[in-house]
Amino acid sequence: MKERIKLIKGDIVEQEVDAIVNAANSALAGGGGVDGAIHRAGGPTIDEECRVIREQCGGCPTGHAVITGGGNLKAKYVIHAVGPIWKGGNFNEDNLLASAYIESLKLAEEYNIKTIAFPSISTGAYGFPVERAARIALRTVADYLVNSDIKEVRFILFSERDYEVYLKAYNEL
Ligand code: AR6
Repeated sequence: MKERIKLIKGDIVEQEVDAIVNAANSALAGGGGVDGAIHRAGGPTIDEECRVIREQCGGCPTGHAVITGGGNLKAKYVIHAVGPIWKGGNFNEDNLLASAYIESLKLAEEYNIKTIAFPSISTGAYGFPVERAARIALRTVADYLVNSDIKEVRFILFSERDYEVYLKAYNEL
């Protein structure tokens, strides 16, 4: 289902889609990278909703996702997905990364989200090698879309290099 996947070089906060995905941490505590950018652009309601989820559920385990409104963003929702911290590759990182994408897509379906934009989860502060992450992300999403009515999944790559890495993985799908 490659045809429904689009690769874009840019800033995820500017995307006009039903939902954007945040690369969050288990504490839903905010942070740098794409998380910081989304909270800055979306305003305080996103943090407030994260705080409620934290109090009710204690956060979000690695490989899972939770959803909030989009605040001031163009997107109606933000899905906060928690990818794994890279520890060398023998700590179930591949499966946990795939799970972060799958759980995000499941939540999207629950909320009738038809268009969704992902960042490159785990490949910044969490240190997951980008070539390996790109293959897992694209394969996982392409497989998922076979049985889904989600119309479009965008991958928003923040650097030219990441864009090229994802493009290569896309062409090899
Ligand atoms: N739009 C799209 N991609 C972005 C943007 C943006 N505005 N800003 C950064 N990226 P990271 P992680 C890229 O570190 O590795 C946070 O502190 C970035 O270049 O944001 O999953 C959280 O709170 C990289 O390619 O997420 C967690 O504690 C990709 O987004 C932790 O970092 C992911 O980098 C999560 O680490």
